[in-house]
Amino acid sequence: MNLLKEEAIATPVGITLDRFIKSKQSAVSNASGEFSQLLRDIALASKIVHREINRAGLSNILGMYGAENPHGEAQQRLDISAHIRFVRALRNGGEVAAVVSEEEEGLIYTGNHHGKYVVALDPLDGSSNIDVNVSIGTIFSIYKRVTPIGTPPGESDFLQGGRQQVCAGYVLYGSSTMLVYTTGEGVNGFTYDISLGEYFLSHPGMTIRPGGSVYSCNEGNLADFDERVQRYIMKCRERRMTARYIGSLVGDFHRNLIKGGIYLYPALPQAPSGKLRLLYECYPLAYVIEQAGGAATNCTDTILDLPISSIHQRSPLVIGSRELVEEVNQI
Ligand code: AHM
Ligand code: MG
Repeated sequence: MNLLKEEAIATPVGITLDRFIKSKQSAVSNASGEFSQLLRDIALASKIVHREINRAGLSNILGMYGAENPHGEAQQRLDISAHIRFVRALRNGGEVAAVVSEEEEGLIYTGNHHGKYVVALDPLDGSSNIDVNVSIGTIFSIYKRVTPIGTPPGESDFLQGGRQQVCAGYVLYGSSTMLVYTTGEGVNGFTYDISLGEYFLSHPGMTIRPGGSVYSCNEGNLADFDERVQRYIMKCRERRMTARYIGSLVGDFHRNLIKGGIYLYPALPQAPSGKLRLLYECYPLAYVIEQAGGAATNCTDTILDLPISSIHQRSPLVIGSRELVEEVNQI
């Protein structure tokens, strides 16, 4: 049978995440495979979280956990179970020496002092949407350690700055589950096929257009935004741009990446440094957006160039299409 006929009868399923990772690994002659395994660990944890999210209403996993995270925010049970799933997968994998999670105050030591990498993550972002069946996500960021391999890892491994990320990405648990990541050679998106239990490359070489017509912010806070951001939002309204705000950063970010647009979470009087965390929310998405041709700032400075001095540090965030983000700086 010729190839065309064969493909007409049985459409190829496409490139799995696993095969994609392997093809990238073989392009690097001295790659040990540890980094590839680390990405697989993240993918595995995300599949388990996907399963838990999709069964949440049935499995008594919704609702409050009854404790607060390091930021004084009430933890949901799904927040905690996602945290446990990711940390467990990274610990069992062996490539990661320590993890920082939004859900825990200090460094989480995996016991793998020989692991070359550390991972910072927000296991389940968009907490306010967890109980109401709206898109939520995981955000992750990977660094190579700067402390000697074989010794205990330290905070310095995480406080290297956004430009030192070796990989960053997110998982969106939406109408379908997608894993999107970059290693500094563009952005690729994979969609989870539940029936096969595999991620398939569905969005190769993702880019964001320079402009766009969507703006996303919590407009209920408008009166508390600083004057410059208020002026910018007024400008968006005058231009009849479309307002879209899920309140799940990953969902808002992903939509804007695909359609073109801007997301803003500026400083507020009650949150003078903004709400979002630099290490595991702003840096990783800034890396993805720059790789996709967009931009990210804290209203004035480039996110990836911001210095970091503590693992749960916050930052204002303006992220999306390059022209739109630059307008905020110039307004
Ligand atoms: P979380 O990490 O506790 O979920 O908080 C981060 C979330 C983002 O996903 C979202 O964009 C933002 O907080 C929404 O905040 P607000 O409800 O203040 O608009
Ligand atoms: Mg978060």
